[in-house]
Amino acid sequence: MKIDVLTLFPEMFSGPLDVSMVARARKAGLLDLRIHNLRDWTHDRHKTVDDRPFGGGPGMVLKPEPIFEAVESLAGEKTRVVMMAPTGRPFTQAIARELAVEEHLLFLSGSYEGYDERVREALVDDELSIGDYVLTNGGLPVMVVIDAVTRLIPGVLVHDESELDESFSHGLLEYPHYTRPAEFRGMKVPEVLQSGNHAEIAKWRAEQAKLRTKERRPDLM
Ligand code: JF5
Repeated sequence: MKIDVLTLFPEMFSGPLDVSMVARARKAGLLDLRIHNLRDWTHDRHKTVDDRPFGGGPGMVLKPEPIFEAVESLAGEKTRVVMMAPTGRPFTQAIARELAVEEHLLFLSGSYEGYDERVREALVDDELSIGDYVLTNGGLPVMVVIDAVTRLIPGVLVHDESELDESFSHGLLEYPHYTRPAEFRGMKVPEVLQSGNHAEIAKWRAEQAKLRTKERRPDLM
């Protein structure tokens, strides 16, 4: 998969995408990730990317010209252009699965008061939000989506790592996990998990997952 990112803060992207599974996917040639500075598509001395809103009011709006030129130079026939903003539809695991089968993604990471509406109308295929809060810019949301999508690219997940996904696709929260020691600072691992009775273990885990989901995320039930 190829992923391009258009941002005003390319420095943000070194770190999170250079470690762990995303780094592995890049080194294995399964993910070709490129970060671009939106200012590279300006033509004036000051590399202007924003301007005052028509109609007045506080804040600034990203000018359409650099974004149009950047998208026109980076996107092809098969590109899905994704914009991150609090006004987008909520990003979910189902959307991550959908994006993971695309050939080419192009992310727009906004900032200030947001984008000129004509960018949405003419360029954007998908507008996504990672939650109901406002961030200073779309860099972190873009990295969240890239992380969630990358682990779903065929060949990236090794078998051991795929288990967590299974349970998410069942629509419930994960059951509690334990490892050794069986007793730690007076806190004991539930007896059933040490019983070797796999039917009982599966039953306990299913109950715990349901209980947890009911308590913490009734909206999922
Ligand atoms: C952004 C205008 C983009 O704040 C966000 C965001 C929150 N949830 N999902 C995305 O993105 C940055 C802020 C203002 C456009």
